[in-house]
Amino acid sequence: MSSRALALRWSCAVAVLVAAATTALASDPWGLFPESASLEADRVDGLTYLILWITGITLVGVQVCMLWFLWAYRRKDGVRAKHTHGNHTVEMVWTVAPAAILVFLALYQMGLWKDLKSSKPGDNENAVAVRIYAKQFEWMFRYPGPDAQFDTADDIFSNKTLVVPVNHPVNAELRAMDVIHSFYLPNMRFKQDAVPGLHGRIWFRPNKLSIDRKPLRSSRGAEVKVDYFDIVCAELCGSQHTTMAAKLYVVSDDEFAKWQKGDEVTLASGTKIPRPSRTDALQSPYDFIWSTWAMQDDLKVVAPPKWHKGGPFYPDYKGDEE
Ligand SMILES: [Cu+2]
Repeated sequence: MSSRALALRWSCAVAVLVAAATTALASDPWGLFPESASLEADRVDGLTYLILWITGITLVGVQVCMLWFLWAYRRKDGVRAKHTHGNHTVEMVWTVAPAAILVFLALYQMGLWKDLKSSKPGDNENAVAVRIYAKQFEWMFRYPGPDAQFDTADDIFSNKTLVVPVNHPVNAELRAMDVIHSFYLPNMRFKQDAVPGLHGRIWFRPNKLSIDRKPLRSSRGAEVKVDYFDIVCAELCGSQHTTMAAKLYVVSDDEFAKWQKGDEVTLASGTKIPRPSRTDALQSPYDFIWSTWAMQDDLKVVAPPKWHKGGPFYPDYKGDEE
C-alpha cells in the first residue's frame, strides 16, 4: 500500500472514531460538568467533548510516536548517527491536518455560537425581563412589575435571589455598580462580564426546575439535596469575591406569578423563597441603597443618603450642598 493510501485510511478511521464518539457522548457521560439546566447547555457540552476527543487523540498519538522514536532510534553499537533534514510530506501533513481541524471546528460551532449570542428572545417567546445588578459583593435583581416598565413605582427587587419560570427565556440587562464582575450560571453554561458603564444584553433559556436538580455529593461522599441553581461571580472583584453567590430558583409558571405578587412560595423541599420587595414599600436602609442606585444611571455619582451623616462610612460628610 502506498504511503498516501495509508495516510488516507488513517485519517478516515480517526474521523469515524471522532464522529462516533461525539454522537454517543452527546451530553456529559463522564460527569465532567455541573448538571445541565438550559436549552443550550447540552450542545455546549457536546462541543466540549468533541474538542476533548480531538485534542485527547492528538495528545496520545503524539506521545506514543515520541516514545516509539526514542526507542527505535536509540543508540546502537555499530550504527552511525545519520543527519536528516526532515521529510517534506510529513511536515505538510502535520501543518495541514491541524489547520483543517481548526477550520472544521470554526465552522462546526458557528450554529451554536449564533444561537447563544445572537438569538435574542423574540416578542412571541414570553421572555421574562429582569435587570441584574452586580456590586461588591452581591447580586440584585429588579423586575418591571405589573406595568412591564422598568424604573416605575411597582418594580420589584430581590437581593441574592433570582426567580424565573421554567421554559421561558430570561431576557436580562446586566449592569455593574462598581468594578468588573462576571455573571456566571454553571448549570446554564452561561457566563458574561458585567462592566461598569455598559448595559449588557444577555439571555438564557432554563429548561429544568431547580427543585428537580440531582443531589450533589459532599466532600465526605454524602448526598446533599439542593433546590436552586448557583449564581456566582467569575471575576476576581475584591476581597470578598468568593462570597458573591446567589440562588437561582427555576419554578413553575404559577409559582413565579405568586412570587411576583409578593406571596410566599414554598417549594416541595420546604424551602420558602424570600419574597421580593416593592419600590414603594422599601423598608431598610439596605433596600434604600439598592433602590437609589437602581433608579440612577450607573454612570452618575449618587450622593450618600442622609442617614449616613456623621456615620462611620462618611466621616467627612457635611450634609447636602443645597
Ligand atoms: Cu464580583
